Amino acid sequence: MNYKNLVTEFENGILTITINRPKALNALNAQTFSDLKQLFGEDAVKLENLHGVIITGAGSKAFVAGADISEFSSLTAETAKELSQRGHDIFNLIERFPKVVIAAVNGFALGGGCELAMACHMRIAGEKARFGQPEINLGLIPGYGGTQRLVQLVGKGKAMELLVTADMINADEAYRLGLANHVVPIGEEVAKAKEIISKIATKAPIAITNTIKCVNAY
Ligand code: CO8
Repeated sequence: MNYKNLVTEFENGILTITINRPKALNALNAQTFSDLKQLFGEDAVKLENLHGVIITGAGSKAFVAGADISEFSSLTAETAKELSQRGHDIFNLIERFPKVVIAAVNGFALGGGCELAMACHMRIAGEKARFGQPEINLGLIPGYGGTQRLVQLVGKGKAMELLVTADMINADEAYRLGLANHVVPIGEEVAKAKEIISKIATKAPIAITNTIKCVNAY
């Protein structure tokens, strides 16, 4: 599997994907979206003996700091709509992936980055993780399904507050709200996700896939 902005490792039935643009805090540009579409839409489904997938960010600072703002200056109403639809389509691929997908949140998960983490089935937060939907500061709304997924995870009142204030929350608060499944020491996010997937690997795979489908019907 070869991608411009993703590094992948497939070991013991676990596919670990690292979003690799650390200088831009792993912001999701058009190329990264293309890579994710190729991976989740085409390549990962073909892997034999795949038990689960982990998504994390390169470097020590960010999971993903959002959509790549530098690509926004030339947006028109029409291209913004296309961009939003593309994000929805790719995050839906992740949410509907037949194996468990876990976000190992090793730093900032902001805007589209928080939306990406929420499209995953679970989130492991490192102690340094920060979550937030700062789109309102840019005169935007979360364009990739975040308004719905955040409500499902933390409830309507708190989601509304986070969306309209752009407040950033730390890992402990994310755990308290149900946004993060676990909080772990810095650098142990991927290891914890691997531990969970190894447990899942001992369970009935068809039942796992159908559980994902049923939970997503919520
Ligand atoms: N896009 C592009 N580049 C980014 C982004 C981003 N989202 N975030 C950070 N970077 C870049 C910076 O420009 C900087 O680059 P350079 O070194 O070349 O100047 C580098 O990453 C490091 O960033 P900072 O120097 O700012 O690092 P700090 O530690 O000072 O701050 C923060 C870290 C707080 C994360 C800060 O970078 C920040 O606030 N980033 C922006 C976060 C943000 O607003 N994210 C939401 C974007 S909008 C979105 O995700 C969804 C839009 C939906 C659109 C729907 C269709 C229209």
